[in-house]
Amino acid sequence: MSFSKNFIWGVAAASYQIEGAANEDGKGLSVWDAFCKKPGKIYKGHTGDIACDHYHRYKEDIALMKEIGIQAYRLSLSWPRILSEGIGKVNTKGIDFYKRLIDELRAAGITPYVTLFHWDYPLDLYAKGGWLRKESSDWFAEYATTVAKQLGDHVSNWMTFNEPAVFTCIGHQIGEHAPGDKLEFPQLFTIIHNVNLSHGKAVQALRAHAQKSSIGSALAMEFRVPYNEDPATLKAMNGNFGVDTLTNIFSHHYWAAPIVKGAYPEQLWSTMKLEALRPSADEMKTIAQPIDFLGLNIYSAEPTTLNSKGELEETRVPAGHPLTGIDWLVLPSALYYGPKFIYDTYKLPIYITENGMSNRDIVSLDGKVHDPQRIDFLTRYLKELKRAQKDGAEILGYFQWSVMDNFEWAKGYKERFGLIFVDYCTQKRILKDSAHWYRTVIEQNGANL
Ligand code: IFM
Repeated sequence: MSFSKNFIWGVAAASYQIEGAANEDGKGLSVWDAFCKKPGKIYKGHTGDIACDHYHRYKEDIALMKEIGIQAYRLSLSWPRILSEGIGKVNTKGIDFYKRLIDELRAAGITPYVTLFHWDYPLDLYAKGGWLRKESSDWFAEYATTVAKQLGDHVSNWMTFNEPAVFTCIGHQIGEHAPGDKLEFPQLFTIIHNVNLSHGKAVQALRAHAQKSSIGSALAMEFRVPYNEDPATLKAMNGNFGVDTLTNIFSHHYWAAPIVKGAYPEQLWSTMKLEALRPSADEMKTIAQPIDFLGLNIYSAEPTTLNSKGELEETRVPAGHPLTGIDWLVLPSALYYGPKFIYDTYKLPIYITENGMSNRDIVSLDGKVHDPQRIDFLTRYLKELKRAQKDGAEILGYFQWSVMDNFEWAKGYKERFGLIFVDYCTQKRILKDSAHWYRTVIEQNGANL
């Protein structure tokens, strides 16, 4: 059995992780440019200054995507490359880069899926208070309007944000990602809400200026999967594979619920004591602009079982349970229960906007990169996605993370997620075995899985 007829097979990457050219052609600084310069924050002091040098090598990279048979490429735009100070004057050279990139993709028959924001927040706006400021959603709307006017004729598929939960939690609560803040509630809720408002205003801007758009957001939310898939656990979970705990910023109640249903849970105002921050009905209406799909970035999940008292609890997996290079649990059923739960709850078509694994890839003596673990990982996960589609979830496409090895944030270049190996000293690219395997998957629309 293959995937549905018009299923889209893609790959993904993000501006700061691959572009390099950190100070070229009028680009302003982002919080990540600044954070990487702080001692001890990034593995071995790596930075995204050069990364994969994609800014200069995009033609070569697109030719490789074409060779793999990629149908769609999910890229992100660097906000400070387009508006050096975040708002105000447009940096024409920055916009021109993205126009060239998108033209090249289209000429290669690859559909661009563009994410407005994948974490490289303009440093100048952060200095003004960043996401904590009420004006932050108007700043984002100005940026989205600029992008829609400049690129709207050539792009039809948009995502407003990448993983707002991650930059809110890891960047503003735990402080391990840029900008490195350690805030608590209620300030964290202010960020969440301003990001959701920014999403809504960006959707309005894209609808107004970019024609024939399909718009969504790429969310990272935490899912629970029944570890043994036994009937008793499934019965106890009662179809709820999400996380309801509101101290957990990865709960779908913070992201999918407001943008699709226009609501935050009532417990926020009572249990979390955030009544003073309760948004107006008008704001909630702005947030819940009609969108066309939800993007889900899924790598793992919380394994769940029943304990001896018959209560659900997070399982400690048995010793030896498989881990990826970055130490995330291999749990393929995340790609079944996650999309199925979100589709059943929010009734919107779904793209898997990221999924993949980091691996300790090396160039072998034969000059090739053999990554059977990645092929095995992707096969297992894609089989589960196929099961979700078979069981009724409307899944439009799948974007493997990542097209090439790249800068993995606080882990620097240690983690390799790519289908294409990158030698960071020479910038030589090598198609890994998984890239050749993925070509066959695409050709057969997943029938071989
Ligand atoms: O590299 C990241 C990406 O930027 C966001 N999603 C998860 C990936 C792997 O950690």
